[in-house]
Amino acid sequence: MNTPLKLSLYGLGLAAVFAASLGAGHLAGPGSAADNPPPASPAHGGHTATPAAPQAAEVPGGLQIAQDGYRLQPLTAALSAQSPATLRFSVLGPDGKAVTGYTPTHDKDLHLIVVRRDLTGFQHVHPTLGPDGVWQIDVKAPAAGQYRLFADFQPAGRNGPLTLGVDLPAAGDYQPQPLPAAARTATIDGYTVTLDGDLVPGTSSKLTLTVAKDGVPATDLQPYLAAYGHLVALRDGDLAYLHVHPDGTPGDGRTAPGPHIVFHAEVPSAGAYRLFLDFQHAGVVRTAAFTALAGQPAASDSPAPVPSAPAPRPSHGHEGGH
Ligand SMILES: [Cu+2]
Repeated sequence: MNTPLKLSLYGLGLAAVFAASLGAGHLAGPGSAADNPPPASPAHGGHTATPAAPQAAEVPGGLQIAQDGYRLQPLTAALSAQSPATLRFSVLGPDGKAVTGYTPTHDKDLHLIVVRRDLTGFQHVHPTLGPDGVWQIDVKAPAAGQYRLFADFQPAGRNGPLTLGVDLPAAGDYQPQPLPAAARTATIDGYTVTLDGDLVPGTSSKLTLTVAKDGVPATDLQPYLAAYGHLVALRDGDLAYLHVHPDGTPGDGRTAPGPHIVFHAEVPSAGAYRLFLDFQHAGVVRTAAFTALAGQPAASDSPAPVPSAPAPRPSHGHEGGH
């Protein structure tokens, strides 16, 4: 018996346990049942249970090496911080074989994000697929440390994309960097990118990124990955990989080639996120990175009263303002 089949059987066992606990919650009280509605067909015997995963709260992408029967299989044990080295990996499908058929998303069959776990050293690259289902690309880690790799892809025949993640080390002396403070601007190679909009947990948040070169708004951005920009958002602390959708595409008659690039981002929780914008201008793709805080007042916004009350006082009535 091969490993994926064993794993899926194990998954069925977990699903049955999960269904059982849902049933217990249902008996315990109506409130918990409303929070976690039971599966459409309650378990009744196990062998007839459907293999569909329970619809719990949606888990962000990139946190798992395997999901929905697909598995990210590294064929390289480590990255090198000394020189570019060939990274090889496969995506194994539900049948345990390397997937060879993909549906392009954002112009590519697979997007590979490589970033150190402290959110530095971001790279967004596009490996080459061999006929055997092995992806490969030469990668150099900018410095030693533990790296997170995200494969963002859509297998042919699957409805919707999938992001799987795996860690690979780059040997050497790891000097972790603190997360930069939240900021509204980022600079790269003479470009200044300004971030407008706020991340609000649990909703689709509109973000507008404005690109200027030497202070002049860039109105001739070039299409890159079927958009004028590509935005990746990673949650600080666990590197959850969040879906970000560009608003408009080049040539749709309403989307200008800059200076504004509009995205809709959904973040699942309050906290810090690192945003990486890839944009292309004058034939070169560059990356601007921001730290953004979800669910908190924006750093550059002024004196909006902060609702946190540091010193809870005994409740004996208001004394009026003085
Ligand atoms: Cu890509």
